[in-house]
Amino acid sequence: MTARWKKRPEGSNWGEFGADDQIGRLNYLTPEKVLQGIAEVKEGRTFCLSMPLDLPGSNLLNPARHPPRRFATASPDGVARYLLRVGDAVGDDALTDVVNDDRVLIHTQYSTQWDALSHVGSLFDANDDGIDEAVFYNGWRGGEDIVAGDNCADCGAEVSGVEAHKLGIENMAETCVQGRAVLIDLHEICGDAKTNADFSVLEHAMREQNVVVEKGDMVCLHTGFTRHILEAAGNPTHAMLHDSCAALEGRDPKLLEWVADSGLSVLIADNYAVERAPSEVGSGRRAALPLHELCLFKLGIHLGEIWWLAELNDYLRNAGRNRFLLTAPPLRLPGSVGSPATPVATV
Ligand code: UVW
Repeated sequence: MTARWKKRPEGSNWGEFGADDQIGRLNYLTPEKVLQGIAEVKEGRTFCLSMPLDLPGSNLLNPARHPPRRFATASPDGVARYLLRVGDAVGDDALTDVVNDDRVLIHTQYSTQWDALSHVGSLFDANDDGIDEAVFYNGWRGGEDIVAGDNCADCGAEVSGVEAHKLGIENMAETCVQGRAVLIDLHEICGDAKTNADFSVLEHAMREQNVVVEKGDMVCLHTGFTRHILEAAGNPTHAMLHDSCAALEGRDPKLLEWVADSGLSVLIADNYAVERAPSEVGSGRRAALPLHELCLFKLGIHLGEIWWLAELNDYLRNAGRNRFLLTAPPLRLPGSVGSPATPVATV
């Protein structure tokens, strides 16, 4: 028992990495895993695993998430600092500098991104008093550790002051997120068809591709989804975004059991949410996104989404390989519940 919870969710690992742990299964990314990753570097070739962060384009994938908007910064007297002739600005014709300075409004989970452990929690009776609380991984509390700022019914998108004082994405960044990764090619098995990939599909792919996942490995799932997004060049169709490619079947207990037992440190995909979202309906009191519940809430497994894995997949399949060195820190942005990322694979 810790000060924060009396009862932990069934199947969770709360407390096992320490009462105050905020990084979950990233604890498995040990120096040994970094060395195992480095041992996979045979050619010194690198792959950028980020999409251009202004893709998919539009807000058809998630209506609440919009492409980045860029603005000029302004000096205190209101002059935009873009194509700014410094000589004009300070009244000295002898100065030759021309300066650009920008600021960007980014929805942190619009494109290639990491979910922080503060992204999804659950209503759960952590106090064991018959009343559910809003709690997150390792018992950190909504309203205390993760605060909604000036949230109010009619604030809409203008809510400010929201902050994850605990489980913010900066905790992930501080680990550097480097180690051995393994890629599973679900596209080879499922093609472009919309497929809810349960454990049997995953197991089939792993067997066909001689994939072995060991404790601490970072697991990447290639489904082909972001290849379609890239080809659509900012104009994706609804069908492309919602009715194509594989996503894990979060309501398959065997799949969830495998994720828990495999020892994987993080779970990554080139699709929208790793699992199918919205999920199959289900029944009873339940999570809308069962894989998110298992990973983010119960086990402290960060989820990577909308990654660009196609080129790396092509290389690895041609080379008869499936392991590589992955370096994938998010932004060290204190208090955020997600972050864009520019992951690098080295082979
Ligand atoms: C969904 O929104 C479905 O997933 P995520 O928030 O992890 O992107």
